[in-house]
Amino acid sequence: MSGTPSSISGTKRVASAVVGVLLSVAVVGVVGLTLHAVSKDPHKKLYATKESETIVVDGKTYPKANITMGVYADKEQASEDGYEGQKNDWVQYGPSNHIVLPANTYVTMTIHGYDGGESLNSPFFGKVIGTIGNVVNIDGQDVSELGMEEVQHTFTIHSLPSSDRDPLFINVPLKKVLEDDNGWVPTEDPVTNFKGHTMTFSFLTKGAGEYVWNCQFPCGDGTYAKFGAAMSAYGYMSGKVTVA
Ligand SMILES: [Cu+2]
Repeated sequence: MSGTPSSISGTKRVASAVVGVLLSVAVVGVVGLTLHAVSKDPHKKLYATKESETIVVDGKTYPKANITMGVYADKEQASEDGYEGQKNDWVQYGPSNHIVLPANTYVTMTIHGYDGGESLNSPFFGKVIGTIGNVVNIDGQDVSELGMEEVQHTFTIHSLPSSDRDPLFINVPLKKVLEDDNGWVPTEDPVTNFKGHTMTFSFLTKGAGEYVWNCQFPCGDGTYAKFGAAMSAYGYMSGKVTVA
């Protein structure tokens, strides 16, 4: 039945089509695996907790969610806060650097900050931008700006340069813990056992999208004007924000 020249060429045509499809699958597979490897994240995702209440902002009702992170001078401070810390004993955020926030939600973020600091490079990042009321609540007090010498780190969310997502830009300066000759000066914040500051701020997420966050404080080592080490290694002073 398959001995006629026309059906042989038909089989060949089918065969080459199958090979073509398999090649495409292989190429897609390799590209997919490569992308997967590149995007492989050592951090477990940290999901915001959805709340049952809603809130009205500018006449619109939003669901609420909250998320808590910490920022530490080293692994020791991280472990005191119940987080084992990251591989290198650098300044670090925890317990994850990949946060996941629900879309179109009023998100309240709390950051317990235990680190000290020197000086910002630019007063711009000392301003609170993009939060509800453009304030951050520090140990119970609303603040719209910190001086360049008062900051330990910033928590700054922004879009990827080529992103076509809804714009999301948030900058929150985190108040530093003072140090003197005896070490850390106790704070007045009972929540952190007088070792840090509790900083809380809220913002509205928009549609789903991938964003990044980082610290705009030059808190790395001296390699690149303090933008080395923790500042240039992914996951210590930077991470991902997935709005889903
Ligand atoms: Cu930092």
